[in-house]
Amino acid sequence: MSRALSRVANATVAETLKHQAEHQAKRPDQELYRIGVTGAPGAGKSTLISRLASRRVERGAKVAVVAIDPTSPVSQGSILGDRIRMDAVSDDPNIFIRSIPSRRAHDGLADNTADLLWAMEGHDFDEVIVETVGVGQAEYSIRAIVDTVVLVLLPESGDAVQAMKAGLLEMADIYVVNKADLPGAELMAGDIAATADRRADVEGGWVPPVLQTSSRDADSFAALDEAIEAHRAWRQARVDADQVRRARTRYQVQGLISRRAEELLEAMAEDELDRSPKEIYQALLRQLASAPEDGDE
Ligand SMILES: Nc1nc2c(ncn2[C@@H]2O[C@H](COP(=O)(O)OP(=O)(O)OP(=O)(O)O)[C@@H](O)[C@H]2O)c(=O)[nH]1
Ligand SMILES: [Mg+2]
Repeated sequence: MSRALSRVANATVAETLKHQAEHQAKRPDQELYRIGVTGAPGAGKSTLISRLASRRVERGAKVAVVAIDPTSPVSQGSILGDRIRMDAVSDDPNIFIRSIPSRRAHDGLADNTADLLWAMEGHDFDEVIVETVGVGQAEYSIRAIVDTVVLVLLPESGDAVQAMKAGLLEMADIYVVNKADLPGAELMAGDIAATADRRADVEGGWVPPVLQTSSRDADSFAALDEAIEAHRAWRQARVDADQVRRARTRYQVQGLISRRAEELLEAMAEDELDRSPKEIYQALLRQLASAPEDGDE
């Protein structure tokens, strides 16, 4: 899995397509169960994931964790701190952990997250926990590619207000007020629960639970683990797997095309950009039509 991820992490579109063509036949019938954990920087996502991963392993699952790290736009360097913060579980043979520097896409998620998840299939794991830094749009995008979305919020951070404004409280399956050892957690959980309850009719019965967790209280993660199981069972009964698969494929292909368009635009000579947008657009379409796997990289 590590090799597959390395291959896809920095791959061009052509290389990604080549990898996918080679592995398409080996795709398992049963996809990994995908748990997305998102929230503001420093919300405690990595800490929470390490606790959660241990619980999932206790259930008998083989768990992969992939943290999509924000790449600093200034340094282009990625802050690869997650490894360290997950030290508690990094020796467990049933947990695979990998940090991947993200290249930001228009939707805030790394532009190749869908391809990375695709590459994680077929390696004898049961589920994957994906850590992404929420920047608003990212939460909506993660919705498209994972099964269960866990939104991690901080007490007294104004996170809840911000999230409500952005409509983010509409998209998570499970809300976690983390660092509940800090003041304000109870109050905040109440506010969110009031909003979450209103969703019940719209969402066809799933009332998103609002949990409080703290790294200082090991038991607090049991409720999160159970909430994930409950959501998984709910989904299995309610959600059309074919429809989900098609929506994911659509998102993935959309990403491949926009990345390819970006590659081509970047490679375009300066003077070609002196043409009208329409001419450039048409030239780009012609180039897109010649498949990138034909060796024009
Ligand atoms: N008080 C308190 N601190 C916590 C808790 N969980 C994590 N922290 C601390 O919060 C800081 C950030 O934790 P991380 O788990 O790295 O948070 P993160 O959301 O993964 O951070 P990024 O990946 O950088 O966005 C660390 O210093 C943790 O020790 C908690 O439950 N209570
Ligand atoms: Mg982290």
